[in-house]
Amino acid sequence: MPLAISYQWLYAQVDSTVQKNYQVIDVLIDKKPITDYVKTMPVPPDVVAISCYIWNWEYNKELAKHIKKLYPTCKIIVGGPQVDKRDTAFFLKYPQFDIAVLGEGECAFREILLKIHNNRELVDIPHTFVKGYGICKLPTRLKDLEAIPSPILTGFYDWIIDKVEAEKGKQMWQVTYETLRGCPYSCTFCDIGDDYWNKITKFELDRIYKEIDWMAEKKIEYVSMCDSNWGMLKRDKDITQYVIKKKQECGYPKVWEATWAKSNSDQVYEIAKMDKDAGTDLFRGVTVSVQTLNDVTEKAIKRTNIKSKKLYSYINLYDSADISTYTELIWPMPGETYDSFKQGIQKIVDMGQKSWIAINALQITFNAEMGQQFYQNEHGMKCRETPLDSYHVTVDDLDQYIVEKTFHVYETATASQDEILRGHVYGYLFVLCYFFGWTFYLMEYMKNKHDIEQIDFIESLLNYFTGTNSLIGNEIKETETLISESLQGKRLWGRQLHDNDMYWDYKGASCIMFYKNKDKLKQELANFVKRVYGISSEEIVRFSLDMCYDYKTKYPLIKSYSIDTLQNSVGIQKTEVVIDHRAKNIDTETDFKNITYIYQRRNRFWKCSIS
Ligand code: B12
Ligand code: SF4
Repeated sequence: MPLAISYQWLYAQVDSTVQKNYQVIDVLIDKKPITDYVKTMPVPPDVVAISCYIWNWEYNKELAKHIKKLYPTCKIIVGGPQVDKRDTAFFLKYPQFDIAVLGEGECAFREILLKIHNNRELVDIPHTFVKGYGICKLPTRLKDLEAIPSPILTGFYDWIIDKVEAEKGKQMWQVTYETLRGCPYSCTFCDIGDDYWNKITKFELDRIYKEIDWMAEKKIEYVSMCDSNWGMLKRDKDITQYVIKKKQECGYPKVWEATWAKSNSDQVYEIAKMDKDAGTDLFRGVTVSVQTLNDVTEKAIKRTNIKSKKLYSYINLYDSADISTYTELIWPMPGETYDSFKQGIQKIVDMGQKSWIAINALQITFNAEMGQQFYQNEHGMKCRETPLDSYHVTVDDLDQYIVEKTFHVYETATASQDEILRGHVYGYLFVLCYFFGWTFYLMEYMKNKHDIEQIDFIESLLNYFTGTNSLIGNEIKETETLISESLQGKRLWGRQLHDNDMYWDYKGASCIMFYKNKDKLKQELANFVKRVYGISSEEIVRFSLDMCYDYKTKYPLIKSYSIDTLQNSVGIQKTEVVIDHRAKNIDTETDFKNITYIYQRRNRFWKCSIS
């Protein structure tokens, strides 16, 4: 549901002049083919308001051009985080827009509509910059969020749902939802780290509970939370309790996708535990986000992580309550080197993170501190415009696809271009081998029995197979080539395994190749361990792969291994074990691949249980 644009309209409409003189005819919530859409607009529009994010900016610019061409008198208002607050050339670059709104848009939007109605020039409106005039001073924040009517409680969303479903039939709806705005932190890579967003403003609890009632009634599957720190406020626990109650009563909302608080870890745990104990499965794991574990980088990005010792105890606490956690890292951050990046991964694994690490490629957005030239100069950062990630895009999606763009960093003062590419490939290989399970138990065995750190194992694997004509070597080469070309802006992100295939994330694609060539994989891994470490590992390699779920296998399985294998990889002192998997009703290869390598990847779905 289109939250930001709904707020603009509903706040403006509180004014009686706006209410009497304006009417919303259409709300565009998907990327319809532009020419057809513009031609078939129900009435010639007087005003079009467009909400711009990294994922729709190219589309929106094109849409505005077409509207302006066909309806030259239409005023086009643009807002959202993709409007660069400091860009003095904004209207030279984008003449299709008439006025740009900065930061929170509600007050400005209302005033713009009033000025248009009164035939007045669009100047002197706080929080905006206007064609032909300079940049205005940065906006101030809205003090009272309650002044914005709720798109849920006013029935505005019902109107949108009815309209869309009348055209397209029943849909599965996702609600983007905020209970507050702002974040007290100042991370330099994030728009919300800007001082502008530093203060927290809140919606009232009473309104929130009523909105959750609506979500339950309307059978909303997925709630994507905008709050930057779920669990930070005491009331987040009460709100979660209410969502749990609703899900127990009505089955909805099904998923409450939250970005977790960086502080108040005790309450975050209590919230996750409440959901676990209620069996409501609202959260897809708890993020233990660090982004980096390098002190120099932490300082450069103004990020204060919770201390390693505390992180260790939390990861273990979650593990013992069987709540999955995952950790996020970003590469290449300022001050980070190839080595410090790897050390960070090792620290996280040593803290007990055995479920998932997401390694995100650093992207620069205009309004973040990192988006400013002075910051990039200070850290020797060079970035280039590239396509926004296109993972899981299908060939049908690509029909009339407008490629969205972002900026990726290809060099920093502490990492050369080659090291940055190497870091991306290293991160891919680590997650593929360890967190998708292909060598998880082999790596645990090598660490427990031979004291070989997981990061060194992967470094050796990368060195050993690079340039070889082998299954693993070819996967590395293909991935390296594709990442390198995407970083140069030459192609979309992701990998198609055959003609008309969707764009898999690189690790997902290699999982499929490993799955299809398990015998070859087994042989190559055993040869590698023998050649590099002088250790015979056929059995532990076999065990590692037996623990990787295969939908064609009938579980449970009874299997025998040596004490040495089981003791050093899973700490079990037995020779006969039962291997099982929780999957139900996965009968097709497509379901198997999508669930294991996409939807449930963070929840260790690859992993069989053992007893
Ligand atoms: C929800 C969310 C997502 C959801 C998107 C769901 C959806 N389709 O709506 C998901 C999880 C998918 C997502 C993904 C990503 N996101 Co995100 N996300 C957010 C988040 C948390 C909330 C956005 C939101 O709706 N807020 C609520 C609205 C009401 O607030 P608002 O957006 O600030 O809008 C206000 C003003 O901007 C203005 N306004 C907005 N539109 C308009 C229009 C008009 C006409 C006017 C007048 C005013 C106006 O008024 C609004 C109310 O005051 C923000 C962070 C945040 N807390 O805002 C990041 C944020 C938008 N995401 C960001 C980024 C970078 C990403 C990713 C690239 C992350 C990554 N590295 O992979 C991906 C991109 C995914 C992709 N490939 O498409 C950046 C975007 C910067 C940008 N320039 O767009 C943000 C700001 C966070 C950050 N790191 O800085 N994201
Ligand atoms: S990354 Fe998260 S914690 Fe840091 S400023 Fe952005 S929203 Fe706040």
